[in-house]
Amino acid sequence: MPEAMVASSASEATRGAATQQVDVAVVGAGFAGLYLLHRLRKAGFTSVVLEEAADVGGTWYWNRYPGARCDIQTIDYAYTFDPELERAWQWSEKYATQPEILRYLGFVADRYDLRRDIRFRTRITAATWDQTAERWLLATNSGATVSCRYYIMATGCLSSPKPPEIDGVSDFKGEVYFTGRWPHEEVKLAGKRVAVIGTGSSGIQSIPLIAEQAAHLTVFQRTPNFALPAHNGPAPADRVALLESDRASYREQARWSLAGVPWPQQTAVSWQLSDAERRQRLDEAWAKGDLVYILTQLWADQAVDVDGNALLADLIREKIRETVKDPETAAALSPHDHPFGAKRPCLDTSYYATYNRPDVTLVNLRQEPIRSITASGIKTDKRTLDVDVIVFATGFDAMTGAIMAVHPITGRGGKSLSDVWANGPQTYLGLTVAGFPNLFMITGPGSPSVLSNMAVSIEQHVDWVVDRLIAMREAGFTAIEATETAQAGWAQHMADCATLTLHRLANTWYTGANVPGKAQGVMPYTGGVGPYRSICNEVVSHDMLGFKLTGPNVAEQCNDGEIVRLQPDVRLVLNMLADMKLPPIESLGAQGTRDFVAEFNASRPAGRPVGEVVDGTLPGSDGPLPYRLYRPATPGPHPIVVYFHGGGWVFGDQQTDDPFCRDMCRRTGMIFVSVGYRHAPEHRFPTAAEDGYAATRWIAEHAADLGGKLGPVMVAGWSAGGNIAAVTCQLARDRGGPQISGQLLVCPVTDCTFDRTSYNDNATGYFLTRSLMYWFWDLYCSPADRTDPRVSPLRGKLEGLPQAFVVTCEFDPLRDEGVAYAEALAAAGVPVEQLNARGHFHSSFTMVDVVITGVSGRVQMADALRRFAGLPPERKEGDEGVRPRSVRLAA
Ligand code: NA7
Repeated sequence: MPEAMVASSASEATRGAATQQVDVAVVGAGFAGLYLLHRLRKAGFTSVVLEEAADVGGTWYWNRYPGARCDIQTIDYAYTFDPELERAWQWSEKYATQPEILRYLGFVADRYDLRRDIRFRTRITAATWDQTAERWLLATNSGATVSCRYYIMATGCLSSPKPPEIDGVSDFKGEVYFTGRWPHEEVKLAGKRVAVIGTGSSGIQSIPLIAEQAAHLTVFQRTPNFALPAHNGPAPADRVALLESDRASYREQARWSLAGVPWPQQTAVSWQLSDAERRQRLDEAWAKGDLVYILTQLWADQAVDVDGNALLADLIREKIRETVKDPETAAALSPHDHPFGAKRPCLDTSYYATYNRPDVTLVNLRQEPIRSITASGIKTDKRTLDVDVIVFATGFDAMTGAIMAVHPITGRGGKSLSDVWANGPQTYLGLTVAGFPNLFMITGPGSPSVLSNMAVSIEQHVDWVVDRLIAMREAGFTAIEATETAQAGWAQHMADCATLTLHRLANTWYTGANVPGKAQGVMPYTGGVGPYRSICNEVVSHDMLGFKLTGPNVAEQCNDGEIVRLQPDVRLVLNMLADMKLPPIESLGAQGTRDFVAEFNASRPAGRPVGEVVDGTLPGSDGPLPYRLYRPATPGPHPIVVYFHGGGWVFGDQQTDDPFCRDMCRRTGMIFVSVGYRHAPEHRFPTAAEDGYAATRWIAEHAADLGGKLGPVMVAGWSAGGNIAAVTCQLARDRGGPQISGQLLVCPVTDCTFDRTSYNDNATGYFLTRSLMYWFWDLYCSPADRTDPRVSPLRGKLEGLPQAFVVTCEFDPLRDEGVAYAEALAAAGVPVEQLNARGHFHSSFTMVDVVITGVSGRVQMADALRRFAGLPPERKEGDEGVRPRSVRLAA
């Protein structure tokens, strides 16, 4: 970057001047700040950008260390707001170097004449909201002050380097460099003994190049990281062709994708693939050198399931062993403490091979932690290593550092942002904070930001914010503030999203774990770029849901509420179903419904492997019934659960709930026998109930033949199957057996009235509709029979029934009759626990590996079944995020 381009004259001219009055002040002249300024100007807002550095570039201005590159491909990591700009700039490589990205940002600043409104070398020292004037007052290091209506932090997520937290740094007599603040002048390392501390992206990118220059390089590694070869070179022809074939569509797909790069959602799950297939997929990804590809495209469960992830991590560790010749060094470089992708993986050029050089040594800080830095080098628990240069590649106070720690921000009523965020960042949409009117953050904590292609996320945020400012101006509003309700709702949604991915299982800068004393929690939004965009759009289309808007001459507007109350994956499923524009199921007729369900189920992820699956027939109440038995892989005999599938007494069979039965078989270590009871309208009430009872009796009597434990069985069922399970318990009590030790009722039908609140609140929009339930009832049971306890178990005698676990879902028409049944059981002295699953819908728990957030509910169901069988709970890795939510109901 030529120094002539550094520092505009405007910045000097305004020093010491009176308070500058602008509509909008922006902090930061990186990717976000530049685009903001461009859009604000075009929209007619007077604006100023305040930038601490001497030129534009943001993170790319500061991070000049050897090897610094972007690890999103250049065809994706660029502005897309102006097709002319896209044509005017040619990237030279697949992954751009820091100098090239800086040149690009300088080019953009020149093209749109942005520098004249940027004050360089200007650091904000305080920002204070003036409620009376409805303006922010900014103090700066130069003494100049700025008054603005809107204050926008475009400060970047990784711009506040974290101190090294090692004693004695100032005692060191040699040279010290920080990768995040690398000098502009050439750093000469030739012939010197160099130490690099840190093996994140900055360390991994710089280590091979430093090794080439230094007389000896010693790398101090605390946590090994996964690194994948970048295979840098020309942009890949297939991706370029895809972009050029339809640029607008490519960009649009990126905007609605999960990570901001247009790759499809992977559908094959790890357990469907053979070892050889998985290996081949990894080899292909390894050869591609594409971070987003390897993070998303190998198999569908790689980022959400511990076992699916472990298969991939094992293969990558194999690659490390293949490259690094010394087995001890290879072992030290192999990560074992976090799932692949949960900590930011890196792209490298010759990183692992660098450790084969005779002049490179790895010090494993897990075995010999650093005690201190001395005058001559670095002292560990085991030795002192003398060096001439220390490079700290120790990372950043990510996401909140630049917003919170850099200057005090004082909002409405004198509230300090540091206090408000003392226990972790609280935001609405990662864009705003309650109590801080007219303050916006670009890619703030609570937005996809660092888990996405930043270029896409920045443009989305900038567009959203500037469009809102324009709309406010048109409507006469002068202040906007998120409500506490909306912000709390977003925190809940963030927490729900965080259970989806494996980020919660790693201590990383995503979670604040790299900074001692920092509040812990997954800071970026893990729900994906496309879903996030649709949520932001919905906020607008719902009259700025969750925002209070005020202005001097207009009535206050506040549509308060939470933007997402569904679990994130439930929302995706329901949106997908809505997009399919299906006719009402009941209009398909019984056979049409059965065909539709068979087709729908054919496209779902395959159920997980269990020890054995056996199909057979058993005698029902009136002829043979098919069954499917799922046996655990562990040695038997196992306790037996008799299972009844859902389907409104009309459709489904012993295989319909295959993924659920497999999952529960694995979690409980029990045999599940799924019964193919007969259906309406061919077989109306009480056929299903009588079949259920007869099947349970036969299974209990033949437990030994089935490989099960002798003694009581358990029953379980979902929806209409839950109804059959509940009825079976009543019949077994009244007809002298079989003995049943517990009942698991998942969203059961328990009663024939349709006037409970949940029937109204959730009448439509959540797949199981009120009119579909009417249809099911009509096909199965004539009105005269409906109060019979064999179809409305809530109306039966409940004393003396087996202990129960009743699951209800918030967005289910059947919710309240499930709750009523649990309460009635408790009142009748039956031990009962009830789980009301927040944000879930009727099908949440049986859509295994689709509704990932259903895991916690299934863990609790499995615990309940094990309790019924007198067994302790079982936990597997990955269940840590699961919070017990069921409640024991008192009689
Ligand atoms: P990172 O990824 O936070 O890496 C920092 C590295 O420094 C990491 O290996 C840390 O180990 C290590 N570290 C930090 N503090 C210490 C101390 N006190 N002692 C020893 N080792 C330490 O930062 P980067 O700059 O590499 O990359 C940041 C992001 O920029 C990157 O993810 C890309 O998105 C671009 P730890 O893992 O904490 O044990």
